[in-house]
Amino acid sequence: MDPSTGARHVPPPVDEWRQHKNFTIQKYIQYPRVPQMLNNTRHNLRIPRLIKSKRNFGVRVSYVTYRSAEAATFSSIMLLKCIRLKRIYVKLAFVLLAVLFLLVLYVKLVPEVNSVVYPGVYKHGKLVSNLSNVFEQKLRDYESKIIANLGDDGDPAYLTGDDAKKGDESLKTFALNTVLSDRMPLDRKLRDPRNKKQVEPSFLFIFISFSIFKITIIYTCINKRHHLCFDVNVTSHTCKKFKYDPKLNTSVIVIFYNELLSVILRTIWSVILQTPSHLLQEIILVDDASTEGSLKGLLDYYVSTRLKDHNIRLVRLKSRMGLIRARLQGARVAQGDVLIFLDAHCEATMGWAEPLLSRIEEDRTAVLVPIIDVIEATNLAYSTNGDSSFQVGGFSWSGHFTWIDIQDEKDKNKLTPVKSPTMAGGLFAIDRNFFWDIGSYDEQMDGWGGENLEMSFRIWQCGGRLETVPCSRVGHIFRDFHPYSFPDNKDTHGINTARLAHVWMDDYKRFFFMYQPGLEDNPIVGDLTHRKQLRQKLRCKSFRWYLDNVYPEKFVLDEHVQAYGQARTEFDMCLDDLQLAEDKVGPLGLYQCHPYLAMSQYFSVSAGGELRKENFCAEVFGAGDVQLTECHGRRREQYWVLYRNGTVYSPAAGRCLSGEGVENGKGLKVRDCKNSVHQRWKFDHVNATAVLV
Ligand SMILES: [Mn+2]
Repeated sequence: MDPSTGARHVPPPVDEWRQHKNFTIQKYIQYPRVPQMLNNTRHNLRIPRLIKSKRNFGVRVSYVTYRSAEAATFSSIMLLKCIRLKRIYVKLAFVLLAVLFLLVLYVKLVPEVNSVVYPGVYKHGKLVSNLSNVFEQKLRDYESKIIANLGDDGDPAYLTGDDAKKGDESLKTFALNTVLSDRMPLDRKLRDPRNKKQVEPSFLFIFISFSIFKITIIYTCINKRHHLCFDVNVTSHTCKKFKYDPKLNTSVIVIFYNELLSVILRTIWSVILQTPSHLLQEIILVDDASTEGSLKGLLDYYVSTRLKDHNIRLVRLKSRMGLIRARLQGARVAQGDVLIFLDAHCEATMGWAEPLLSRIEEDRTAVLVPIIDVIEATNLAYSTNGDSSFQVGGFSWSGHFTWIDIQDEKDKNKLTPVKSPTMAGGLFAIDRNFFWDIGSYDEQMDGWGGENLEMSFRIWQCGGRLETVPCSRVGHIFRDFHPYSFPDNKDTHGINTARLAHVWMDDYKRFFFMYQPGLEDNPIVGDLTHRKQLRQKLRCKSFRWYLDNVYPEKFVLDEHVQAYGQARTEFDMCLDDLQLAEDKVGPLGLYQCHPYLAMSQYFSVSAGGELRKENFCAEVFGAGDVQLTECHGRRREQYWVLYRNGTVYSPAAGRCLSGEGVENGKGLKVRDCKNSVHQRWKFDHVNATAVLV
């Protein structure tokens, strides 16, 4: 869970991203395509070693070196060839080709020149005369330990010796390598992560050698995989084709509570360095009453010395107010046209702000989320989920944020803003006036959690839009656990979600309260009058409208289904998910029927013949085991036929769902159909007209 977003931050992008990373490494490994020109053995031995090595800074350098060697070899061959040629214009043509070729290699190999000037934090501070100043001493001590270029380009970074050990330990306590963060430059440069498109086969070289009697084709490179070819990819930075020139400026609001100082400072520096100064009105830091000493005087001192040329405002809250109220405090003092909320553990990247501001200029009711990339807590590597694939926000009936695929096929691979039903909440941009007009936050929400779904539903239902902007990317450190405590140990996420369910979800709140029955009529949820008034005042649409128009593919457990509710056998045993976690795969089980309808025993047979929970469908596996796995919507092993007598038949297996011989709390199987009592399932509600036979 993430404190600021209230979301289950198990970003599905990660897996896909890993595939992508492997792909890049593959490219290095498969690289030797010109074995004759290079020392093949050495090459093959060397690349894997570099990849295995933790310090893989060298990889790219070697890659470039090999490329150059290849280029040189190739050019020499061409030049040698053309010396033998007689006609001057043919000679010239060859020389021209060689030049062109080298030019392309140059463009390809010389890293992009950054247009942003990085002042370098550790070089940045001017000499302060009073060396006795404790803070100055502390900062200098800190700055002297920073290792130049560590983590540049967002590469994974590793420490050595004592620091490495301390770093590993810090991971266990803080879920973040704090030592590494302290050693890494606060202004580290990141690669431009925005969408890139690779054109393949990328380059076609045909060199023809004329001599008196014959025409020889020296080099053709139609198929990249040919061993003589070198893959010069023409990389077009497609996000760069948009020229943004927003007139609006922004206040960036960063809330923190006991966050590591260097992590906060890296967030601030990334915003300063990556946002054109005329677009950045100010950065507002809100300290939610941290107890960590370094976030007090030292941070003040840092801001007043190292950041004195920038408009940074530090707001200190006297007592801990939680994410929602702290953000409201920040928004109250903000003066920019657009508010951008960022978590305190982010890194903005090149060109991140312009597309957000431009889109809001176009439509002030658009609330925008950048693509959130992953900064690894272990090595601070910046990783993108491929170049163009990303997901948008959904939700589960238990009240959690989820990632879902882009809804409209046409929107995939688009570089313009894409509609998103919800947002994760940690990072978003909103017109400042619109933020207040549409009801800012529910100030009676305590702590953290739920506010992101509340805002998402409210924005859509009350006339706004929520969009993901593919050309704006911000990195976010994802942690495995919470390093800090929460006041009173209250389930603020649950209570806040109960609030939003009552206000925004109409009848559909019934699903949420099946997960949280104890909260339905609980006074702990607090007074809702103001929020309900707001909904009336803004003439907001119904949740039904939201589902129909914004999130039509959301599975509603009891709508457009053949049957739903508890499914029991004659022996009062029910289908049960055996307390399967929301994002896990596990057996479809059998359990004593509860006297009430609990979510663990709530199953539906969808119109399309899935036996499903919310996002999980019963699927037949090899030996006849039945597992709950993610619904894929392609029928096959997830397709069931419900008969009027209660038989649940799997056409793929040719067998029936059976509880015969299954103990309480164990997984079900499919067995040969024999119309026995073990194979008849009585659902609470059956839509007689929908059931087939
Ligand atoms: Mn966060």
